[in-house]
Amino acid sequence: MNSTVDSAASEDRAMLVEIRDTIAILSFNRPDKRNAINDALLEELRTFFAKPPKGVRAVVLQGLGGHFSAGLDLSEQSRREPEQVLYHSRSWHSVMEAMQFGGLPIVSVLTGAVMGGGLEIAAATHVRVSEPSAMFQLPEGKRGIFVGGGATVRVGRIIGPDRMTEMMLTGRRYDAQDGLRLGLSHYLVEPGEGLARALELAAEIASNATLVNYLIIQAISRIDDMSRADGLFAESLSAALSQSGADALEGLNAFLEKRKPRFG
Ligand code: 1HE
Repeated sequence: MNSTVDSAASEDRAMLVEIRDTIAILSFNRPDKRNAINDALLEELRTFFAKPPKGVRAVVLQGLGGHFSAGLDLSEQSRREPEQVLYHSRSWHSVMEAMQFGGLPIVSVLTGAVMGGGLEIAAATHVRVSEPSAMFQLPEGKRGIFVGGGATVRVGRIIGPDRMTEMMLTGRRYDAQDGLRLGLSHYLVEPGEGLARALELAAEIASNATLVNYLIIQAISRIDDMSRADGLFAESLSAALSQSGADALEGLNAFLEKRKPRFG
């Protein structure tokens, strides 16, 4: 199954969706604006993750034109009352939650600007591949605003609250090497090779058992929020769920028979 969803109108779409077998490739399509996230683009993400196409087992997320995303579209930001800012921030949160916990593993390709809301989106993806052009920044403090798309929870957990505090206070920009060292990306590849590596990783992930991918995405992050005792119990429940089904039997048999497993 290979297709571009809504191909007739795709040129105008803020995000393109292409399905290649079991992988959906989502591409931010506002290169002239460095893929700044306007409301239309946020809604495209929300729509996709609310009801992913049937048969899709993993997602690759990239930005067209050399930049992942320069963050919130500042041209849409007029003066807002606190109540409107609250709702706007919560609407970002609901999309990031759907991405992180929707059940589909997401591999992102990080190039150029990975800034502000762009870094918040990247932090909601599960596997992050960067190219040498990647630059990571939370420029909000320099724009007179605080983060609102989940960075305190997600970026703070990746690099630590102490480093995030310093990053925001000084507005520093981390390069691709720094990003790899700090865990903002998991892989750093040669220029132009990000998408190919992301597709390889997505195919590898898609070949896992669906339930196991689901548990990996859900349980590890949620257990991080729990007490030690609750976390250990939740781990045992996850193990019990995964180790009693057909997938576990297939994984075991495939290992003993020295072949690659075929999960349903
Ligand atoms: C934008 C945006 C944007 C570019 N909103 N239009 N994010 C930021 O503070 C980052 C702001 N952007 C930049 O620092 C730079 O644009 C870049 C380093 C990313 C790229 O620089 P460069 O020299 O390649 O491009 P440029 O000339 O600065 O920008 C090209 C066009 O993109 C230009 O528009 P044009 O009509 O004049 O051609 C820019 O205005 C436009 N553009 N970035 C709107 N962000 C949930 S809350 C999250 C809060 C945040 O994310 S705050 C951080 C926002």
